[in-house]
Amino acid sequence: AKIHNLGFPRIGANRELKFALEAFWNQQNTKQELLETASLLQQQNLQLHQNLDFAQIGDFSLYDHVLDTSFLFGNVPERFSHSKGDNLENYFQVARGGAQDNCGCNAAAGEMTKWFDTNYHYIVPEFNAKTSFSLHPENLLTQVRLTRSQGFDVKPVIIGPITYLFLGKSTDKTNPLDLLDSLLPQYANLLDILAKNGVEWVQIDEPALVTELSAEWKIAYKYAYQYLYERKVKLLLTTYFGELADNFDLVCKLPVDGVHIDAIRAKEEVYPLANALTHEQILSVGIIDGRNVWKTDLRAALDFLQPLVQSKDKYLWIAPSCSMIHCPVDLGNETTFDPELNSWLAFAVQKLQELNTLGTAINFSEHKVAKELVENQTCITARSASTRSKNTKVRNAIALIQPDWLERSANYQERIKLQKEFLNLPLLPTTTIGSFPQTDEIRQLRTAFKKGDITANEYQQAIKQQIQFCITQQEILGLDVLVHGEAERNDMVEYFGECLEGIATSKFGWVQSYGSRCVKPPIIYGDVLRDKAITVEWTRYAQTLTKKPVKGMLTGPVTILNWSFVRDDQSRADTCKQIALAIRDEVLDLEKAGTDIIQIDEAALREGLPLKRSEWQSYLDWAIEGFKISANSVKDTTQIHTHMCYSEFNDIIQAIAQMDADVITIETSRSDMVLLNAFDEFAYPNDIGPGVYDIHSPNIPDEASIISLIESAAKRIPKERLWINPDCGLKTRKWDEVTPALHIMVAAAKSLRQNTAFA
Ligand code: THG
Ligand code: ZN
Repeated sequence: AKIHNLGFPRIGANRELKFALEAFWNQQNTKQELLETASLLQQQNLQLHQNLDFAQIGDFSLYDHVLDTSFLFGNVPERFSHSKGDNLENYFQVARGGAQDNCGCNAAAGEMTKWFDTNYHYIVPEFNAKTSFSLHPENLLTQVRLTRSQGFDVKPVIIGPITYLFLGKSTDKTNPLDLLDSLLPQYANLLDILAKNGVEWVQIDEPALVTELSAEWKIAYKYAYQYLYERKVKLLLTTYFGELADNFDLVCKLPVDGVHIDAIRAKEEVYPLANALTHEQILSVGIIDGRNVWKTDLRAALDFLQPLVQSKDKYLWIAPSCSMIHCPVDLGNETTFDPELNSWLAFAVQKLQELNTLGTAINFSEHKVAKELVENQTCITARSASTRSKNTKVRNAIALIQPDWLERSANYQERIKLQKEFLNLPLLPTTTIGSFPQTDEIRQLRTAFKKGDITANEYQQAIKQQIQFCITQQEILGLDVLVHGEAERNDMVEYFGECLEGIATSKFGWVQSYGSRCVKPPIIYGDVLRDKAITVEWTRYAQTLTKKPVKGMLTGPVTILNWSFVRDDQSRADTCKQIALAIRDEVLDLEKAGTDIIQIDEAALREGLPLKRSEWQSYLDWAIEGFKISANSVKDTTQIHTHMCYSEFNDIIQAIAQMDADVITIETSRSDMVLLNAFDEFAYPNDIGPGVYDIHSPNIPDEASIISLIESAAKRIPKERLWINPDCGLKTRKWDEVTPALHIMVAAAKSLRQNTAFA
């Protein structure tokens, strides 16, 4: 069997690419320096693939591999066509927004969206009636030549034509599939050129095959692969992230030389696929989890593969389930995991070693890797026997959850009346989403504390000063509901990961989120318990500084779950319930400490939707239940807020209503309140704070446009139920952007309250 990899993290074990990119953008280093860092990383990655049968190329990217594909096929949005600079500058402009043109306008960056159900974000290809394609394979060919010259068999990785069209959006009414006929010749061209450059196999990624495709898209698949049939290279049609399900027969009939299947998420389909393919078609089995951080059970993997080794013989290939860009780079860098937890884990570098071990065991003999197999088995057995991941306290608490915890005692109509009297809020109350700027000063404090340069006490005092500053600013601005500003948090998920039992946080476990931006997802390894209050002291302190209500700020269970690595020995639904209980404890402690408004953010609730619509409802059932467990045990006078990013609520608006939060704040400003249509058509019953300005841009909004947004919102939602707030947290902004923007926001609310025609 051949062993190969589908893709490797490009950010670098120490985020070298991130720092090189940002230094380049800030003009602190040259293009030359950036490219040198990039090629050094590619060289290092290449060395890690020495024992594999192929070195993949095309998985590396300076920003995003989907954007690379757009450039490969010459699909650059029209608004960038006049931008000066060479190809690289052009490329970064599409990724991050354009330089000023001669009328002083900036071309807006390409839109960003999530790559299937991962936490990676790509730049959305844009299509319209004028879209045409042209081939620019120079970068790819350079990689092919360079890698071949070092003695590797090269396997280029490209996104397949149907998935490419599937991922894009049409900026007019053009159906992306109408572009297939002009796109396919470019693919054919590319494949021929690769063949001429000595390439035998191309990995053609078609993850759209694990989604529910309409007839039109299925036909397009047949058409496209018929078109690409019998080029001079062999095609490995690569699927991942789920079962082929309804597309199974389609995949089996496509005239390709091999098929890769995700044996983690589509385990049940591996054998049927082996039977359905012809003997000479390669079956590539993705047996190592590319989306998670657990050590592979190599014994179980070998047992699973053995019959396939017999039946497929040299036509069997072995690989990770998907690209490893969703994994941190190297466990070897971690110093803070205890030895037991450490022995359960494998990051990308370790997963390549696992792949090598499997390859040797299959192609030579298990004896040759006896030591590795024994060591692996010892860890796997120890992990499943460990009491570490099971906590009786948690299990007992779960068993005691009562149905009435999920529902508020009074309905919204009654509650909101009590709350408004109790909190004494004006019409159109103003608030923020929770975070205030993370200044360099705050970051340096945290670093100093983590290094041990300052004591816990000094750190706490310094954070309290930050909170005091933040409260003072909000008082001056005249906001109605204040927040403490979250100076103590690095990240809304990582912070709770650090504070909860059963969750570990890494030191260097960075995973690319988009471009140069990374996150360090916590690792949920055991039953989750909150053994002491997390946010109560900070919130209580903030409340001592003001007579205005201070809103307590928490991250919801679904978001903590969706932005973490999850355990593989328990369902996500069960883990969600445990986190929900932990957050519930925090909510009730906040309430006891005198917090009358508590926000539970579910930024990632919508993101967690399964790839197949038929699985949405069961996800929503447990996700909404998790939120309700965490939120709904409070007194009627306690007001629950929630916040969601990423708009597009139409298809889940009913589920959102079931959460029964008193107030929801959402992102709407960029769409001029169009997104409120969902809340209007469904007659969403509770209070809503549609974001009135876009925090993702440094621009200061003007009062007239905020007023007109609020008036437009008031046409859809009764004004008594409207809140006024920015559209997301202010963490990434600077104070000199935040203060004027909020000042204008508050002025807009006040002016409408005094406007007799409105109020
Ligand atoms: N937290 C977590 N996951 C997320 C988001 C988040 N996933 C989706 C979305 N938000 C992704 N967006 C971002 C935005 C900014 C950054 C990362 C993801 C970011 N990261 C810093 C960086 O790369 O420099 C990390 C710096 C640090 O923590 O020290 O700016 O908000 N969990
Ligand atoms: Zn948000």
